[in-house]
Amino acid sequence: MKYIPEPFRIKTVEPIRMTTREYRRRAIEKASYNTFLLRSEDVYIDLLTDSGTSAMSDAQWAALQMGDEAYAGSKNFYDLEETVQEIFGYKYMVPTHQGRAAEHIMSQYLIKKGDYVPGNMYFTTTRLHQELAGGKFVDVIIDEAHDTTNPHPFKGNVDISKMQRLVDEVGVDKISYISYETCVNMAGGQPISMANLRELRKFCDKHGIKIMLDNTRTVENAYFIQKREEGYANKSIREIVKEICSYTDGCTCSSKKDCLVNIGGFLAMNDEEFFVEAKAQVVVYEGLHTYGGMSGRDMAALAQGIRESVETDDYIKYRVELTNYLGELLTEAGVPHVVPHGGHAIFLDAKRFLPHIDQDQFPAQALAAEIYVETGVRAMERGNVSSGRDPETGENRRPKLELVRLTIPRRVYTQAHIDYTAEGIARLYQKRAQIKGLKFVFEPKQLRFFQARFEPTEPVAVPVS
Ligand code: P61
Repeated sequence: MKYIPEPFRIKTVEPIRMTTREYRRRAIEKASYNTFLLRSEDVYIDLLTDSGTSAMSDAQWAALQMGDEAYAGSKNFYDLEETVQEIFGYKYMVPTHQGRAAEHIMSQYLIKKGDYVPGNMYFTTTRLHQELAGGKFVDVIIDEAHDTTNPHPFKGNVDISKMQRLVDEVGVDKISYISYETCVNMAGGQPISMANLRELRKFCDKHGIKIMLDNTRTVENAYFIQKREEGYANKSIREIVKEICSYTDGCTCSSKKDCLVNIGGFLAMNDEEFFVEAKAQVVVYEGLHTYGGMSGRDMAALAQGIRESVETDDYIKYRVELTNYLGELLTEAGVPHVVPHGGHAIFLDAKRFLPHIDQDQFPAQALAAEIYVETGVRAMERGNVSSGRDPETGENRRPKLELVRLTIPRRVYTQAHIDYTAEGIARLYQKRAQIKGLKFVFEPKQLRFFQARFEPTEPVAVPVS
């Protein structure tokens, strides 16, 4: 079997519209070559992100009707709190409107000015909140993660010797915590292994360092552990998720991914003092500590989504294997991309796709724009634009990974949509030499990729068509 048939049937459909190449050429020019600035209506297949783009189940839609919209003490909050405690095992939970709000509150509490925050690769919002709190991010992921062709099965792992080096250089008092992400997004959705997390726990216990989990894609990570790691083939996804969380001191979570909802997040921890302070902060920035920026119905759908994500192993198997199917098609077509295939997305390697474009002319940004023009599929740049400028030198960071992310929303697209996408990208690969680099015409200071505007470095003499 080439892919895993969907463990659901379709009850409601949302029409999508195919446009002409000429229409899309004008649309991308209007959007200044930034796929974030396209109108969703002009997109045929939207692979910009898996964040908040999932299809909810009938049980989740039913749960929305059970929203208790009380300002204080909504019954949906208590249900959500119990669900987080039961599935992830943390003692305390504070709801937030999405993941970055949880990152903000946690960073302000745990980071002192001048601290270092090691992590298994940066994430844009996570690192920004660390920096805004006065911290400096230090990458301690294994070297293999920076190599798009390396077949390591757990490229999200932390290199413990890099942690040791940091402890030796700056001392444990200067380390706020380690930020540990499952299915590392910027590395290509690459999982961590339980063995690595156990070893890290031992190391951190020895030095008195906290492990704070980015829990956004732990269910997907659990699937890779079940499939690839010795001793886990007969454990359920639910058991594996709980075991991962058990080695950590708390987590931030964007519920818009694994938890199968369109909005939401939370912060969870075992430390009571941290909980008391997080509740004090959530009322300043988000809302009361029993809704944190979500409505009662949002919390109802979220609790149901968390339960569904681990209820059976069928859902996650289908989800990750559909992503893998796209990767397999691109492998057959010889299109360079990150291997092994990640859980939520396939990441094209723009350095190898467009070797004629220098990294400061943003090859991944240019490739995402041309994929849209060729196919109507929307993807996202994950390279030099996303990485931003080094706050000390002001230079572009020029990360090793210059990628375009084709992100698969959950329970939304069928195999035919995936076939269409792969065929279009394979076609574009054949005419890649015609693609030109880009330069900024507007560059925001923070998280510049969201709103930046570009134009081609030279006129598109031969339109790519
Ligand atoms: C995404 F272009 N991710 O992947 P929030 N941690 C992790 C995430 O993946 C994540 C957040 C924290 C998004 C949305 C997004 O540069 C970007 O609920 C591992 O989005 O606040 C979000 O959670 C933050 C896209 C975020 C971006 C930042 O598409």
